[in-house]
Amino acid sequence: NTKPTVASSSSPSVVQQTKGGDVFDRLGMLSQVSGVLGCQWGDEGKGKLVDILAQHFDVVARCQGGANAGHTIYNAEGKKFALHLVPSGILNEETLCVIGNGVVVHLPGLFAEIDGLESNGVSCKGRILVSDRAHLLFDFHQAVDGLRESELAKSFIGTTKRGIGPCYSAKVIRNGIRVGDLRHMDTFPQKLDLLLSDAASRFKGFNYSPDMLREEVERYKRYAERLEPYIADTVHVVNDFIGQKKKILVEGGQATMLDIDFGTYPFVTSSSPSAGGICTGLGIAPRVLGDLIGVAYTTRVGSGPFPTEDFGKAGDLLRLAGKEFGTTTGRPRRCGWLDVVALKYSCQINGFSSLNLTKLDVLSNFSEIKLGVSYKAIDGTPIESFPGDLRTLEQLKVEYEVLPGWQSDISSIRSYAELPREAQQYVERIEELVGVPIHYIGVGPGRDALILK
Ligand code: 2SA
Ligand code: GDP
Ligand code: MG
Repeated sequence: NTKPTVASSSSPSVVQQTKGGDVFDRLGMLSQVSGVLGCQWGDEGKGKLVDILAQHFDVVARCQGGANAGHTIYNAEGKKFALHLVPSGILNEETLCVIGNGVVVHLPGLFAEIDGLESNGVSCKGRILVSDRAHLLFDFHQAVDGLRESELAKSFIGTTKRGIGPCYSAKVIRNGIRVGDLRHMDTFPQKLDLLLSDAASRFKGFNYSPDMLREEVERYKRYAERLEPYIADTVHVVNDFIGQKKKILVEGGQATMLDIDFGTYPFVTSSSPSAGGICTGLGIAPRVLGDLIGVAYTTRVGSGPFPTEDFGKAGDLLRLAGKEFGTTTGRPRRCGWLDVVALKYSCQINGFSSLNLTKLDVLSNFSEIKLGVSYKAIDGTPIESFPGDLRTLEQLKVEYEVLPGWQSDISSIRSYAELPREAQQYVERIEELVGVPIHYIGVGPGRDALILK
């Protein structure tokens, strides 16, 4: 049993090595408990920022979602990793990774991810803790996710089919199976039988037999053994670390506009990717939360309203330049302009201390860049705040500001002063409209492609 201990966060930084000690100090000044959350519809580039910041934190923790998340990050040698359940701190060997109680855990997926990391030279041994309170997501949840989507026909949500909705449904209706239940394999078959029978009675297309149950139970006996060294009371562990003044970074999955409460319901995920999810998904008190960084860039994958979506040439260009294909499913992402109305709403809900504007380099080829700054209802009346009503959202008209582009390659620029004036104007106009400082600017997918402002 190799229960992890936490090393202190004094490892040399890639950022420091490439850009000087000043940068290292600034990133190191973030609060003891900080978070990185998505501002819009996901895939803003949260993983990249978490990977960079991990060097300044002792622990990186996931608090919600599951393997629907896809975080693409690159190590110091430029090798690409796509993470789904394992927190994006894993490439920094000093960092302990925590999968909190709010996460839904698909064990075959988690072990495949760990095996993939290990075979690429990333040691996971003793570096990952999984909450005993986290819910187990089974293969059958994924099958049910697919069946539900088929049933919805044209009004399908466009889920990742990773079983997220069905697993959280079981949690909320209170017949879910948790990681800690793997320690009581005597009652496990009965609990699983209940869930599988339930799915079989609900969906005609769901085949269930006693053999299936037997096989699944045998499989989970093996998983239970393999998972044992990873299982922990993470509520206790994380709060203990807080008491010891260790630094904790929370990594959000999905984003605020996909939040079960605040997103474009029902075209949302089934968890709380906004600030509240940090407390419920890790068992930490709101008053310990410090800096929360919102990551901003607007794309969407799956169905649902996307007011600033561009269906023309610009949308295609944004997809091409940004290589916008889902990290989990490979689906092409819908592309458009930064939605400032949604961004303001997201800042209001999360209370971000600063923003990370990503993919500024993707805008380099445009002679004009649009910002969606306000909404009007179909009858022309101004809409004051982000609407909760789906029909209003589907019918509204966006009003844009058009800013001049810079039309030059900015991907190797590393200081704000060296950005073209038009790029600075774009950044500063967003700050002005949103009222939250932009402290981080992404100019490429690589670890060092970050400008601090
Ligand atoms: P689900 O699977 O039940 O959570 O789907 C519900 C909605 O939430 C959206 N969703 C996402 N949107 C963007 N990125 C996500 N992760 C992957 C990535 C997506 C992929 O990082 O690229 O690979 O397709 C993610 N996860 C969930 C989803 O599209 C539905 O709209
Ligand atoms: P996440 O889910 O928010 O972590 O984002 P994903 O990793 O799913 O998707 C973001 C994509 O954009 C990934 O392919 C990243 O490598 C890439 N990316 C992140 N930041 C930047 C940036 O500043 N510029 C460019 N061009 N790509 C970026
Ligand atoms: Mg993603």
